[in-house]
Amino acid sequence: MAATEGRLTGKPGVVMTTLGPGALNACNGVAYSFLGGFPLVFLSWQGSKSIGFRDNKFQIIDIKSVYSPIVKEAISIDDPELLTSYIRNAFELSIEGKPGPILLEIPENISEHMVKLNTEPLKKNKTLKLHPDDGDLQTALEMLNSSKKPLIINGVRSSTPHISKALMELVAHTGIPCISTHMGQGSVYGKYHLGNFYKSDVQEYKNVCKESDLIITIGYDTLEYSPLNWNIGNKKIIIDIDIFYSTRHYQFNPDISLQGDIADTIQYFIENTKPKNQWKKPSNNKTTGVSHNNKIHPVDLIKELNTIKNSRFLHDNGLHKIWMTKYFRSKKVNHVIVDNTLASMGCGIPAGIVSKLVNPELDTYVCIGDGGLLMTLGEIATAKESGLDLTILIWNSNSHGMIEKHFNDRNLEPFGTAIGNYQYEAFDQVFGVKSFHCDNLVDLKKTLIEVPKISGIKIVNILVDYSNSIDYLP
Ligand SMILES: Cc1ncc(C[n+]2csc(CCOP(=O)(O)OP(=O)(O)O)c2C)c(N)n1
Ligand SMILES: [Mg+2]
Repeated sequence: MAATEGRLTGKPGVVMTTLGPGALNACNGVAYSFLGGFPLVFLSWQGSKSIGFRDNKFQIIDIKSVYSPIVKEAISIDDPELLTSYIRNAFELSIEGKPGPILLEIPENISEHMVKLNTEPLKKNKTLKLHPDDGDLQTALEMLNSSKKPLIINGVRSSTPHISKALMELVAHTGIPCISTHMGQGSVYGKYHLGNFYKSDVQEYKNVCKESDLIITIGYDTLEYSPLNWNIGNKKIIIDIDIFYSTRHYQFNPDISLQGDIADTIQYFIENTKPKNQWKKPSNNKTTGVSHNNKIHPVDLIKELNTIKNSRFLHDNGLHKIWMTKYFRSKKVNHVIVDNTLASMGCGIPAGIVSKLVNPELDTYVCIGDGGLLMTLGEIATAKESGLDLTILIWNSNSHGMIEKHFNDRNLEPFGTAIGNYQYEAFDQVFGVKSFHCDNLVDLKKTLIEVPKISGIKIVNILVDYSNSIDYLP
């Protein structure tokens, strides 16, 4: 929840936990913030320092050591008088450079101290607007002007309304085509957008990538989508536009790194480039799926979701995320939120709750598989207690669909992937929410019209048919 708050707002989300098991429970959310680069401050309780870790006391584990590999800094507060400075610095550090989580462990003996109240809050650092070097901008412009087939790849850090606006102007002005990563989807859309890299090795865009002689990466992180999958074919010049120095890889070694305000840098190219010939957009006409066994095909489901106005979709992890990234046509930034960094199951409902808190004006839909739902049932109670309006769409495949696909892709008999037929409609009685069941398109359409009119938590059990492989569809 806190990582998604950081992602959506750019300001640190805050997690507070008890010691031991409570602190350990925050692992996946903290790791998501770390890999994704979303600001977060994590305050965890700890036993009194005087107890000593090696004594093996009740609920005492070495939280700092557990978290050190997945936070930017892990700090144990050792002086109660410095509490305010630690907190101020944690917030600053979490947004500095690549944003991420800061752990502040607060031992009992420190929190018991009465501290003198400092009436003056510590001052917030003024965020400076960075600007790339003028010479580098000029060189990058010359490279772009002499390229024949440029291509843009936009990633997670292009997902703000401001950057999206600049990007849309850039592609419209220059005609340079663009492909988005999972987490950059929605920042560019329309005629110049070829689509999203929806899985680790996407065939559709291979030729476009092979033929391009120059790639502009915008707010891109190598962990979102490996450069091994797009830096292929022709030798390419790479211009990287980002807010900070981005992670290098032997296949991602930019010729020019333009570090600074991303929207301003894009603006420079808009003002100084001439339109280029637009490339032919690969066709992606197939919009109707084939449904079997009284179930709904993912393509048909997505087609319906694409008609819902004023909406946001937050995905848990599973095959549903891949279908959505391939077929959904986002029409605005952050229209679809997926995590393709840690990609942990269980993130969907918490992300939906915080999204509704941050943007109450949007009709908010959580998309979750039956596997993900069973892993995080308790989150339904949290959603209910939040008092928010939220719709949970269960993509019910009676399977861990993603894992089943891995078996099938390797011609292996799936093992341990089946999930039973559970009566999710009974959530009505258990959680006091409103449930729906859809196994055909007519009911689905009716339900999707109905749910926005009902307040509170709505759960729609949608029987999906994954038997058509995503790869066989154009
Ligand atoms: C916490 C966690 N455990 C395991 C995985 C590996 N994993 C990725 S997708 C998946 C199956 C998801 O099943 P479901 O939620 O039903 O979605 P579907 O793939 O069927 O759409 C699993 C086990 C993971 N990403 N996160
Ligand atoms: Mg499933």
